[in-house]
Amino acid sequence: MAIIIKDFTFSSLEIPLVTPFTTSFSTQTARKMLVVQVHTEVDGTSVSGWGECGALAEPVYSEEYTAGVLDVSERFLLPLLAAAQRDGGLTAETVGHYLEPIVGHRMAKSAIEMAVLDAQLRAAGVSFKDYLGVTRDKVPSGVSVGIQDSVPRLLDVVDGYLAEGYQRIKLKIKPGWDVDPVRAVREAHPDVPLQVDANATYTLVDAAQLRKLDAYDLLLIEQPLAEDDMRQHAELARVMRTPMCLDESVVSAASAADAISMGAAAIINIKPSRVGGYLEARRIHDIARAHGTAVWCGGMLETGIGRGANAALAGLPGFTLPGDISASSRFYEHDITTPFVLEDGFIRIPTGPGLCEEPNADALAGFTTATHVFPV
Ligand code: NPG
Repeated sequence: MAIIIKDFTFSSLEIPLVTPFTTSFSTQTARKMLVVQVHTEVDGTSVSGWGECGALAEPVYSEEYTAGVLDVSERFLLPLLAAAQRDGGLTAETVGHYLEPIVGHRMAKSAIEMAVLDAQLRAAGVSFKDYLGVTRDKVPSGVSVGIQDSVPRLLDVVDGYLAEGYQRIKLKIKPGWDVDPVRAVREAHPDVPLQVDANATYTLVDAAQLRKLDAYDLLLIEQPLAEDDMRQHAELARVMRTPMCLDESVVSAASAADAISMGAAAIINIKPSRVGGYLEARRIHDIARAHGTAVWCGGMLETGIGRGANAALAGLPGFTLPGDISASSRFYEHDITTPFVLEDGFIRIPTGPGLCEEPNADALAGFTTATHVFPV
């Protein structure tokens, strides 16, 4: 099927959060993000595809940020796609290959590939679930709980999420907010599947403090050390009982292979946008599964566009732990698609053509602060 790309529209959105979300690196009160629409022609029919970009407005989670994504897309990534298209043979599966000459910028590449893949699947009438060969209909839903002002407040928030039916709790931690909140939640809920995420804020010097977490029967500790500290994660893993999980450090299938072979990761958090797209995400899943390394699907406060695609990805058999795929209402009062809801602790995998439901035009317009059209 020949796909002809006409242009990309990047919409800058600002969607208020139902409650501020505090991690070790920032407090977000609104999700500022880019949604991408590609206009294509497939066998003479106009088809558009949708993607979203994981980048935040500031480079605090990774080096990417929304204004940088716009810049690199306009100046470098989309011209490479235009050249590939002139030469013929451009498909969603080859987008990653043609964008390889540009170093890094994986979130930008991911959003572009996602939109093209969505258009291609829509044109073929195939759901992302079927494209991946997923046989599950739903995935278990976990929730990520931000850093709170006090332990009693944290316990209230966790109680609320458990009452909604979430199957697993992830607590954000940082120095000064680690052992006490974890102990309190574990004492209140002796059996709840519980894990922690440090977002790269500790150093190996903190090993003694982090080892105290071993007492609380955690599923995993996620990314305690810096992104480029793979060796130090391996050393920390040797002195902790809690399984080591990497997020920020795993940016590709190659780095996943390194992490696994070095003993730096017993578990991997797969975020498609962090690793350059859903196709690389699937490759990481495949490598991890071949090594017997568990994976789960992380979240970047996705709208319904990315949330639906993440749910499908998380249906693959190696995703054996609940992901950060919560209901849309965890973050947003109003989403740009039909909201995802919890059904007995599960999120249903979309079955319509493409990666996601098309966003509602009015909802999208309501959250849009700027629009950028780049012809290809
Ligand atoms: O459920 O979408 C979600 C959020 C899960 O905690 C979450 N994401 O470090 O994993 C993370 C964190 C994050 C959010 C990271 C936004 C970067 C941007």
